[in-house]
Amino acid sequence: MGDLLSIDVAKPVQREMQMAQELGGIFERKILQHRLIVVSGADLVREVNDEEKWAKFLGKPLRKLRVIAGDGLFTAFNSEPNWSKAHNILGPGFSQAAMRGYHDSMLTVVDRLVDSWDSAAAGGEYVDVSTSMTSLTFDVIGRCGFSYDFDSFGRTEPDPFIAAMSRALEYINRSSNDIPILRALFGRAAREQHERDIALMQQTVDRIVEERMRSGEQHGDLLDLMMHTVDPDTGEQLDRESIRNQVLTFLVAGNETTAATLGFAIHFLSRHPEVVAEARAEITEVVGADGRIGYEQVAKLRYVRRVVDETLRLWPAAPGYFRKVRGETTLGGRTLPKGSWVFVLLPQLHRDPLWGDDPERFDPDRFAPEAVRKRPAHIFKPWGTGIRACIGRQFALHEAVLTLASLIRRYDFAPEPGYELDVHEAITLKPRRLKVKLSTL
Ligand code: MNH
Repeated sequence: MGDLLSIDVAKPVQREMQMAQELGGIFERKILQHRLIVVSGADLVREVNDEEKWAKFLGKPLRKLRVIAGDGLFTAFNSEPNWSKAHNILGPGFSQAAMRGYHDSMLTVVDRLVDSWDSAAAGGEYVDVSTSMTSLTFDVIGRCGFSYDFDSFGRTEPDPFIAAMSRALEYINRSSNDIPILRALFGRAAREQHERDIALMQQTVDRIVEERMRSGEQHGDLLDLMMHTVDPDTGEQLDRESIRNQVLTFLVAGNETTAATLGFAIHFLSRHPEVVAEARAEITEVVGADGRIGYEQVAKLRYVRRVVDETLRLWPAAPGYFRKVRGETTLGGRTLPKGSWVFVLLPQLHRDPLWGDDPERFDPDRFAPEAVRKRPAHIFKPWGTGIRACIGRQFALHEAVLTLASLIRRYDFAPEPGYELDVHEAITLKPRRLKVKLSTL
């Protein structure tokens, strides 16, 4: 039986964090026939991040996403040729410089969020943070990715594409926990819905791409880049199916993670008025009390950025990544044959003793330059590691800093009385039932 009785189906990551505290920086779980090596000790993580001996492994949660994203960047096997093609072609679209081109689109969406929160603040209502942040991140990637307006703040029912995607992700997530024979017998309706959802997503993207081809218009978005750039290594362009897979990848990989990070950040802000005060002072100094936040100013909001980093330390929205050995090796005193793989448990790495004796404390000053210089870099890995690390990092950071700065300069956030942070686990971590009350300054 292994430790079957101890699996917490709903919160495996948080269960593994407890186990790591009891068992140490490397341990093995046996769940029926499955084995899982969980690594979170700083020195061990440094070893598995060594790209000479180890590489990205497509763990089960990622393999399951291939029904949506195929060989898109995030879910491609290391050997698939479309990975390096797409990596080369899309690199420039995610550079720091490219953010200048997305800045206005991001601001337009942030303004919609502020309008919606202004009404809530005026009515004295609590806002549902996750819902708002999901609307924000979908609208941002829709516009910056392919100039599509999901208009999430202007409607009460989500866009059909978003509804299909949420249902599909839920189906994929649920299917890991249930018993195959029961699913085969009773799961037909859900399976058919799942197939329709995936078809709708693919058709929607294909329609956007076709429309773009017909019109020949240039929008300065990621879709332009995918349609018009040639991979310098192969001299080839991305084919239609690969473009579709990349678009779906941005929606899958970029959305929940960024929304959850913003949600966790607002949770911490609602508990730390002193952090809000310091951030607000910075924003006033860099931007002024009102007026538009410019592209160049975002990089100057160093303290707001530290709030984001400290949030990603405590609750990294992508809670880990898988690594596999290229050839036989040893790790933590055990021999691992070629093909073995491990899971790096980020929330525990981010609480390693190297972070000091009070790792649970939310303190953005941990990311002040002096503090960063004093500790090793490999104990903070919210974006993954090596060549397969997050390509959307600058994008997510620009969006998160811009959004938080816009909210902090305008509102105070009060927590809901009695609320304790409830970290929901799907493929990502996100705050559940998080509500805050806003007062406009
Ligand atoms: Mn993102 C890979 C975390 C935002 C697109 N992302 C990864 C990985 C982590 C990660 C961790 C590595 C996974 C692995 O090794 O298996 N990503 C995040 C976090 C945020 C995030 C914490 C927000 C906060 N990511 C985004 C955004 C986009 C994006 C926004 C796109 C718009 N991420 C990707 C893609 C990959 C990736 C694409 C795969 C890159 C590759 O393998 O080449």
